[in-house]
Amino acid sequence: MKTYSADTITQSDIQQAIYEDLRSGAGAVKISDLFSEAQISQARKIIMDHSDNAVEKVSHFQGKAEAEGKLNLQRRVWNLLAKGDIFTELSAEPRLLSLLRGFLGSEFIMGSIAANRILPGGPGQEPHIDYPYWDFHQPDTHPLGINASFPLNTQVTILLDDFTEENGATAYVPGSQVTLRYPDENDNFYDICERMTGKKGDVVVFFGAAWHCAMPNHSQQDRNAVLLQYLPKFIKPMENMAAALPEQYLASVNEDMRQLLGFKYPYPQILDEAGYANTEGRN
Ligand SMILES: O=C(O)CCC(=O)C(=O)O
Repeated sequence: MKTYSADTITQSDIQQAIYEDLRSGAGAVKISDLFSEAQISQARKIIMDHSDNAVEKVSHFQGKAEAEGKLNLQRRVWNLLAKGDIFTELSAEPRLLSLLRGFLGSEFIMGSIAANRILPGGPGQEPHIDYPYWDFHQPDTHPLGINASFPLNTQVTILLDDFTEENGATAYVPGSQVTLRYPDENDNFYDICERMTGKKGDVVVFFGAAWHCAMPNHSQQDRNAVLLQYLPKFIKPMENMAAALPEQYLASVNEDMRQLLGFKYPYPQILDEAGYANTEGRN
């Protein structure tokens, strides 16, 4: 995985990341030192405070943890925008947005912002691909010929702890994003995968069609990350972002965040009530 330094990243690096690294290269890039120590510790503290309690509800991310009876060692904190202004700051970082605009189109949106906390002993996940591809267990529910020639997703992982092989740094298979399918046992995922290691404050951007998963935490410390999902404007987001946020928050957001929350994309509409009767719905 290529690493660009946040301090020196240029427009030409961003072009290289968009047109080569993410699309046809490894499928992932790291931007080192994108966030400061202060930003990271603020975000981490909020996540730790919100995940003190045991897991009550199983989500589909936790199949392996559930199967191994270790559900409580992997905890999610959802809807982070409502849990502290720091998450608005992190998710709308200008260099990040610039890269995402090039990859997903200038009016892309955010589909989810959550934290994944893996406690010592947490077992990690099954290798998978991300929303909206993740029900690819049923390929026939998707359009004929769907492929990964253009991206319907970009994942961003913000490292809130140093990510090491020992503590469960995300595993992924470089180049697998071009083959739109789940890995199976013949792919020997664990033999060929590489790890998204890095320092807290680093960010990994990857195409969610790449095979990947959280790995077991064999260390004595928690491994925390913010997981962001960004999508082209026309994809139905995974989380109902705006509905989960207070009115006061929605009234105060800037233009970038309005875009990320989908307010700039006008569909779906009830067109016969929107005055389009003479233009057949075109505006
Ligand atoms: O936390 C990680 O390392 C990866 C999480 C992930 O891939 C997911 O939850 O879909």
